[in-house]
Amino acid sequence: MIIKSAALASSQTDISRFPSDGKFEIALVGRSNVGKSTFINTVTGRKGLARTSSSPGKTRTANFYLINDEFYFVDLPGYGYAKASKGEQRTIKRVITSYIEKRQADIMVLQLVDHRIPPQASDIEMRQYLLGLGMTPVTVLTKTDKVKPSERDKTFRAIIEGLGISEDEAVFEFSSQNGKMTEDIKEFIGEMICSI
Ligand SMILES: Nc1nc2c(ncn2[C@@H]2O[C@H](COP(=O)(O)OP(=O)(O)OP(=O)(O)O)[C@@H](O)[C@H]2O)c(=O)[nH]1
Ligand SMILES: [Mg+2]
Repeated sequence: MIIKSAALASSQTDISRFPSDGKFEIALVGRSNVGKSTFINTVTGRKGLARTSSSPGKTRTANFYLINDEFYFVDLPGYGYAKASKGEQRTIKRVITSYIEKRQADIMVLQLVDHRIPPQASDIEMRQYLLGLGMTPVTVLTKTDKVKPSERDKTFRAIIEGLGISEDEAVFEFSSQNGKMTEDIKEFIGEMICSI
């Protein structure tokens, strides 16, 4: 997949205002700080496209990035950020679930989990929620560059087992620092877009 254009098209918390032009959407879910916004910047090769931060809770709205005038990356707020107030956590949950339930027929979900640690309760809860809707997410293990090479197989297996991922599911290791991993996921996304 060659990225010809990438731009923020809409930033919303109100589901009635999400764009609905029929273009395919690839939604990113994951714990706060797992690297969703960085993933969009890396895959598009546009460093400052999605705002990133070293402190969790940066993305609070559903941000729609139109790619090649063909499909959207939807950057959703991160779940599982313990320091957010109860009210903020409710808003975040509402933005995620209202988006997913409205769009479930026309989207692919990428669930990002941190490669360095076993899946957290909030990751398992999100996966179960998606499976309950009949949606199987594609799992992306982020920050692979921060995992010791000698630990990589072990942490990979812990995530597969912890999330209960079956053999026929798509799983990618990813790092914003690694060109090969970026190319692999771009190729997968390109094939998805071509097949719809
Ligand atoms: N080393 C390394 N750092 C990464 C990688 N991906 C993200 N980061 C860093 O992790 C931090 C969080 O990244 P974001 O992309 O802002 O995370 P997010 O999931 O969008 O976070 P929220 O918007 O809070 O939900 C930033 O400091 C990034 O630079 C990666 O693959 N490798
Ligand atoms: Mg973000």
